[in-house]
This record gives sequence, C-alpha cells and structure tokens, in this order.
Amino acid sequence: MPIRTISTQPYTDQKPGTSGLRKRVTQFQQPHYLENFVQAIFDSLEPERRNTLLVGGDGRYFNPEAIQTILRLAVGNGFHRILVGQHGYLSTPAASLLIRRYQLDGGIILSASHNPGGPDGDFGVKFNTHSGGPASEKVTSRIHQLASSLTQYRIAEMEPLPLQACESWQVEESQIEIIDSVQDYSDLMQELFDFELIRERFAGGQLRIVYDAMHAITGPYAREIFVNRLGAAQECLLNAEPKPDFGNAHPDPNLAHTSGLQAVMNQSSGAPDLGAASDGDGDRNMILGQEFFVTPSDSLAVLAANAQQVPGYRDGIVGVARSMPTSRAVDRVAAQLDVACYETPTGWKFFGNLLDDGRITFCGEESFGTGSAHIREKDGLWAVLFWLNLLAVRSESVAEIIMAHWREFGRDYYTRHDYENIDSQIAEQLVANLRTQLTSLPGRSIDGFVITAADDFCYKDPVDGSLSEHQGIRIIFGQQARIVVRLSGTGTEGATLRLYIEQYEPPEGELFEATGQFLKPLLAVSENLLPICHKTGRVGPDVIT
Ligand code: VG1
Ligand code: CO
Repeated sequence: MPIRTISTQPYTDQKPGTSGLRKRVTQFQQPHYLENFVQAIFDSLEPERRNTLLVGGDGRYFNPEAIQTILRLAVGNGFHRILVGQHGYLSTPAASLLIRRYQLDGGIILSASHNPGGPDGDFGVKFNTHSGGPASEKVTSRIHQLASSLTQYRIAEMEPLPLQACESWQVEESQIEIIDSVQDYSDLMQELFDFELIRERFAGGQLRIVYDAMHAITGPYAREIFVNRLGAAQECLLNAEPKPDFGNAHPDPNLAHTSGLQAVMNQSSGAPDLGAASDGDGDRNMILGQEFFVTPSDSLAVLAANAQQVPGYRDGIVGVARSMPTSRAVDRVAAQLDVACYETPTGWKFFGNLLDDGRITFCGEESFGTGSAHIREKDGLWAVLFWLNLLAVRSESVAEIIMAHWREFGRDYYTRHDYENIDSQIAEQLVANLRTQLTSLPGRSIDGFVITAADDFCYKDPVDGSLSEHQGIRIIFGQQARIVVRLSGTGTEGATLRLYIEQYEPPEGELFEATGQFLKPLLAVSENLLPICHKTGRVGPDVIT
C-alpha cells in the first residue's frame, strides 16, 4: 500500500475562527482542500506529539468521506495509533474525554457545531490538543500560516475502512481502532452525578425529562444515558436519530429553533419537569422548565452556587470563568463563595489554561455553553444531567430554583441580539466607529445610564501571559448595566453582529419582569450608541435570545 506525496497549491482562506475552520460543504469538497488543512495541522505538531490521534464527527453531511480522507492522511503521516468513533461519530465533549483518557496527542473533530448541515450547509474541522481542549490561538495561527504556504501532503492509498463495528486494523505503520463512541462518556457522567437518585425519581414518576437531540450527535448518548442507564421512557427523546442534514433543520438549541420541545414544555398541564436540547456536536445545552426559559448565564451561576449538591463537586469549587459577553451573574456567586472569577474572550479555547492550571472548576458562555474541569470542552449532556441531579435533590421546579437564586443574588436581566448575514463592510464600520469613541465615553450619561468605562476587550492569559486583543467592545455602566458588541467568528457568509445587553436588579428590586420589557430603555441607549438598525436598514435582529 503505497504512501504518496502529492503536490498541492495553498488555499489562502484556511483561517480557523472562534472554533475551528468552518466553510460551506462545497468549499471543503474542492480538490485538496481538506487534505491541505489536515496536513497543516499535522505539520504544526512537534514530532513527539505526532504519534496518536482521535478522529470523529457530528455525523453531518460529508462526515464519512472526510473521515476516510483523514485516515489516509494520518497513515501517510505515520501516526502509530489512530482511534475512530464507531460510525464516525463522536460528540465534541466525548472527543475531549477520549483524548484525555487514552492520552492521545490530539484529535480532529469534524463539525460546524450549531451551523446547518447538508450538501448546501456547513462543514468544519477542529483540532484539539493533547489536553483534550481546542487548540490555542497560538496553535491555530501556526496552522493557518502553514496552510497558507503548503506545497505537499502525504497520503496513503487505501480502501475506505468500514466504521460500523469496533474492530482494529494494522495499516502500514498505523494501528487503526474503531471504538465505542458512547461508553466512556456515559461512565464518566455516571461518576459525576447521582444516577441512583435520578433513576429512582424517574421510576417513581416524580421527575420527568424531555430531551431534543435535534437529529444531531447526542441522540445515541442520550439514549444510553437517559433510557438505558436511568430508565426513562423512549418517548422522552425527540429527534434522537443523527441525520446528515439534521432533518433539514438548524441544530442550534435556542428559542428560535426548538418549537417542538417548547410546545411540550409549555403545555398547560402535564409538562415534564425538565426540557433540554443540544447542538450539532453536543457541546451546547438549552435548559427549560415548565413554561420557563433559563438563560445560559443564569444556568452557570446556579450550577456554581449548587455545586456541592452533586457527587462530582461535593468538595466545592476552586474558581469560575465566563466569557466576556456572558452576564455577570456567576461573578456574584464567586464573590459570595470567595473563589476566583475570570473573564475570558469568547471561545472555549481560552478556558484551557485556567482549567489545566487548576484555577477554575466551572466555566461557561452565554451561547448555551457550560462545562467543568471534567473535560476541556463545553458539555451539553453534562449540564442537562447537572440540572436533573439538582431537581432530584432539591425537589423544586426549575423556575423555583432560578427564582430562589434571584432572590438571593439579584437578577442579571440579559438578552442577546444577533444580526445575521449583514454586509461585512457595514458591520466592521459600525464597530470601528464605536471604537473611535471609546476614550470619550466614560462619564457620559444617556437617559440616566452613566457610562463608567468603555474599552475594546483585551485578555492577558494569567497562565502563559499571552495577549488576545480586540475581543469585543464593552460599554459599562457600573455594576448596573453593560452593553457588549462583537463580530461572530463562526459564520460562513457575510458578517454576524452580536449585541449583548444586560442590566442588574438587586434582590429587593423587580425580579420577575419580562426581559424584553425590562431592558427596553437600555436597548434604546444601545441603538443610540451603535445605530445597527439605522445603518443596516434592518428593523430588528434575526435572533433574540
Ligand atoms: C459562537 C459563540 C461562542 C462559542 C462559539 C462556538 O461564536 O458566540 O460563545 O464558543 O460559537 O460554539 P461566535 O464567534 O459566532 O460568536 V460551537 O457550539 O458553535 O462550537
Ligand atoms: Co457546538
């Protein structure tokens, strides 16, 4: 079986964004496109870190073909041991776990996460390093640099390997093992949470869940965990079969894309206690109670405040971190627990050093991402199980738990407005304009909101000292309120502008108003400072969370 060196031309657009390289499927199907990028990943590795590899994806269109190509490249590049998820499936959190558990040099995860799939949809390639976490900015810039000047790749000529059964093959110097995608992950969840208690509550009918896998990767995981291990009825799973086009839907677990699940949770009687959903690659989570939506920022704060209620975190937490646009709800919990609280740029890769250095136990993002030191990725089912465990222990409803939290800590009213696929030039102009005003903003008062600080967020990693600049504009009105704006780094067309609005209300204040109503004055201030609608001609955002 010969190994060939193929001459190639570099593509200039292989620059990873917030989370891996995401492009249209049709772009990835161009000759040598995937091969080039994967070769650049391999070239970025030190020789002693180029021996063992994990490969798997979220099952989207082009996943099977891409896996075979990557296997041929990995053999061509002399990897000794290559693990592949059965059927080519691996959720992002499971991949992170397997890299750590089997002490691999890294893993390639094929996913464009919450972006739509299918022949006209998106595909993505993400590289996670030996810690199990997404490659740091330093590594992704190196990959981009290598991809931009690549002249050849090394590939084995071999027939596609069947991925249906857990078997092993020796191909040239490489041992290729097809491994169960679900077991190790499910075992870890069983260690962290009180499965016995949840099982008992399920059996007694005191606790009921409905889980929407959105025809994405978590279906098989949810079946093993909720049905096989916890004894829930099959019917608790919606859209549990992975499909290459996600059933022609958008695998993004938010209020805009989960109408079926919401219909179940908003029934006037008989709704389950917990409704939840995950995204394409299984690292996001949405949590719903009966007629109640939990913002991801609040969810993070509640999990931190209740850590000791679940077995995996009985000893308490050492610290927390949140991405900059995530609300400051978790900061208030950290202050009360007297543990460290870090503010990082958007993207899970920035939590890696804090976790590796033992500075934090929990971290999260407003974009439906929550996780802990158990792996190095955000973890959708982990968050769902945490909530289930909490409901079982406290015997209260989701709404009761959240409201009790607000009564203790106050409430950070929060909303995110996404303006999708707008003209890149207009979007950049809008942000650039605001940037030029930053130094003159502090001290200014707009409709009773007094600006105390304004900056373009720059993060200095406390562990390795690296600097990440231009991570989003913050306009801060003391403890009272905040407006944040940044451009998305995961889209594949035009620009997406994200506007994040939050306002704090203390425990003795108005805790139970509708979010849109409460934030109306601050939204008006925002349009005044950053005239998105005026400049784009839009009447409002495409998605409101
Ligand atoms: C978005 C979210 C960010 C998240 C990223 C990857 O990035 O805002 O918080 O880490 O997606 O999530 P951006 O640059 O579009 O705002 V996933 O589940 O799509 O890997
Ligand atoms: Co995801």
